[in-house]
Order: sequence, then structure tokens, then C-alpha cells
Amino acid sequence: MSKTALITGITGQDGAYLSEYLIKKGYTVHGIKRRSSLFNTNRIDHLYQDPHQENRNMILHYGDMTDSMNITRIIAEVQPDEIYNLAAQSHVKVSFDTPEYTANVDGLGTLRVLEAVRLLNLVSKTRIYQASTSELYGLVQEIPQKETTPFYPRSPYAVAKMYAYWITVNYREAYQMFACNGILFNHESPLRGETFVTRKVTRAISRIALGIQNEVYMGNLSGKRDWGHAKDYVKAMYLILQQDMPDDYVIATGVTTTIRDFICKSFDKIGIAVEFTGAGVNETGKIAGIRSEVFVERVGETYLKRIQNRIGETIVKVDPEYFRPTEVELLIGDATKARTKLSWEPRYDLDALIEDMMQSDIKEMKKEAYVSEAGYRILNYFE
Ligand code: NAP
Ligand code: G4F
Repeated sequence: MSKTALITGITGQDGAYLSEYLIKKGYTVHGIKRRSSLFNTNRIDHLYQDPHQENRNMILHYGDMTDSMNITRIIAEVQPDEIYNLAAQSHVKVSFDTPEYTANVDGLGTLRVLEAVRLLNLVSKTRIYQASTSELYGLVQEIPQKETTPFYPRSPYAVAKMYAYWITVNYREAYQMFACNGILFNHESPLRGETFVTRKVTRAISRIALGIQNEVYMGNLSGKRDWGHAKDYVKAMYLILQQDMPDDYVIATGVTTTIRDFICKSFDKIGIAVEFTGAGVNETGKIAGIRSEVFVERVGETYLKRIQNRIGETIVKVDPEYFRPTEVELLIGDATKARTKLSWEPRYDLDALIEDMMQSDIKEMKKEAYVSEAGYRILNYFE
């Protein structure tokens, strides 16, 4: 018998990779998507099946984490073996602007899922994965961070996720639910939302290389993150729900890197050397040199002269608008428990992650460059 999974947040980065992974494993995957005035399913369109098709293994339901009745009805209809609760207002900076909404979706949303499973008498059938986060460690109390490290959240997002973490533990202990927290450190991919730092950087670099954008404005460049690939991390989610006993696990690579170094490494992928000088809001990054053969191979000869003419120019600047009222300065995880108990091993290191993201964004942005150049040629023709 194939298993049935319900994924909240199926239209997000992790939802997309997890759906693909579970479908390949023979699951029937149900997902909750929000109503939107624009299409919001582009990450999962390749998995979509027409509702008139028989024996579908991918089914979408309209829903929202703020609507208890809707969540309960969907769980009642789907009768899932596994629920992956990934839906969240997941942007830390945005949570300072929308703290109540973030608490409602990220904190109470988790309670709504757990309580629905309990009220529908699905406790013995349904296993629940809660998308917990390394943001819980915030002002870190231990280096590296592991399952036993005390939490010190530093944003409305992290505080909401702290409620979600403990209500998951509480329902496990109070009602013997198979409910687990995956405490995942930052994980990225070509599908990462465009306003998270890694994707913002790989997109901006691609656009700068192709002459669509002149510079990029960043926030805190000294923050350190433990970045893995989302493809590796969704496998951990699955493994966490396949164990004999429910438990909580840290998922991380154990390597930490500054935002500044991430930027340099990403530029390096296309042969551009960037040099940073100054400090704080006055820190800037300049083009220090270009390895032409690498640039031509990765970006194309057409764009080489333009970028060579920019050597010495500032292309990275700091805008304090991107600073957070309270920052998480250092995250580095110790995933020993996951490695030993789940036999989880990440396949991607940071270099392979950046390679994947840069290749994808260069390809994507070339389409944009081509369209804008074609438009420019048409305009010139008519002038
Ligand atoms: P993401 O790309 O931002 O996706 C979030 C998903 O939640 C989207 O499908 C979004 O729908 C949905 N959503 C937001 N508000 C909702 C609401 N009110 N009702 C229903 N759905 C709603 O996030 P992600 O990177 O895939 O992360 C998945 C989960 O893991 C999140 O809970 C995040 O907080 C957590 N997490 C992420 C990381 C990481 O580094 N990526 C690390 C630790 C934990 P739309 O597409 O319509 O916006
Ligand atoms: O990419 P970020 O926005 O991710 P952040 O805040 O670490 O949160 C992500 O990872 C968490 C896991 O630890 C998830 F729970 C959460 O849902 C989300 O997926 O920022 C990373 C770092 C921060 O220190 C930030 O201040 O990059 C710094 N940064 C510097 N300039 C910037 C920018 N962040 C963004 N988004 N944009 C900038 O221009």
C-alpha cells in the first residue's frame, strides 16, 4: 500500500523538493496551497496532475494555516500517514514587520495541525514532522549547536517557532503522538526565495555579469551561517518520520561561512575577484580582477568587455535598511545525532551548493538579458 503524505507549505522551496522525493518513493502527496491573485505553484508545476486524471499521486487543496476549520477538514479528508508541516512566514526580517501574523501562522498554525490530528482520532495513524529551525539558537549559548543547546530566539519569527517546537514536544509527551522536530540549519537551492541572502546574491551576481544590474545592496556581511542544500535536508525530514520512536534532530553541515565569503565564492564561480574594504555601513566590494577564460566559459564572450571595463568599480554596497533589530551572528550545527541515528549524510558541500545556484541563475538571467536586448533592438529599429 502506498503511503499518503500531507505537506503544508508545498509551494515553498522545501515543499517542492520534498514532494518530488516522496512521489519518487511511491507516496501519494497532498499539499496545501494558498489562494493567490497570481500563480504560486511554479516550483511544483512539473509535478502537477490534472484533477480529471485518475489515480493521481499529487493533489492540491486550497488552505491557510490561520484557518483551523480548513486545516481540520483537509486532514479529515486526506487521512494522512505523515504530515510535514512546512508552511510558515519564513522570512526573519519580515517577521519584525509582521510579528502578529508570523506568530499566528508559524506558532498557532502548528497547534492547529496537532490539535486536528488529536480531535480526528488520528494519533495512532498520523506521524507529524515540524519544521523547526536553527534560528531558535539565536544568541548562541554553545558552539556548535546541538539538540541539547539552550534556545535564545532573536526575532518574532524565532519566538513563534519556539512555541511550535515546544507544542510539538508537548503533544508527543501528553498524547503519545509521533510528532518530531527537525531543527534544520539554513538550506538553500536554485529554488530558494529571492529575498533570502544566498539567492539574492547569486541572482544579483548573474545580473551584474550580464549587465542587467550595476550593483547589489546588502545588510550585515559579517553574519555566519551553516548552509546546506535543500535536496539533502528534505531527505532528513523523511528519515525522521521513519524511525521507531519520535525524536528531535539537528540537521546541519557543521561548516560556517560569513555572508562576505559567500559573496566572494559566488563571484569566483564566474571568474570575478571581489575585494572588500571598509567596515559597517561603509564596507564596499570592488571588482579586483577577472579571469577572462572562466568568465567566457561560464557567462559568455558577449558580456566580457563590459565587465572588464568595470574593474575597480564598486559592485557591493551596504544599506542599513537590511540590518535586523536583533541579529543572529553565528550558526554552526552539530548533526552527529542525525548522522548516527538516521544515517543521514549531506551530499552537497558549500562549493557544490554555490555551483548549483550560480549555474541555475546564470541560465535564468540569460533569458532575461536576451529578452531585454531583443526589446532594445526592436525599439532601435522603430526609432
Ligand atoms: P518558503 O520557501 O518560504 O515556503 C514557505 C511555504 O509556506 C510556502 O509554500 C508558503 O506559501 C507557505 N505559507 C506561508 N504562509 C502560509 C499560510 N498562512 N498558510 C498556508 N501556507 C503558508 O520556506 P522554506 O525555505 O521552504 O522552509 C520550509 C519550512 O522550514 C518553513 O517553516 C521554514 O520556516 C522552515 N525552515 C527553513 C529553513 C531554510 O533554511 N530554508 C531552515 C529551518 C527551518 P506561498 O508559496 O503561497 O508563499
Ligand atoms: O538568508 P537570510 O534571510 O536567512 P536567515 O535569517 O538565516 O533565516 C533563514 O534560515 C533560518 C534557519 O536558520 C530559517 F529558519 C528561516 O526561515 C530562513 O530560511 O539571512 C541570513 C543572514 C542574516 O544574518 C542576514 O542579516 O544574511 C544576512 N544578510 C545580509 N544581507 C541578509 C542580507 N539577509 C537578507 N535576507 N538580505 C540581505 O540583503
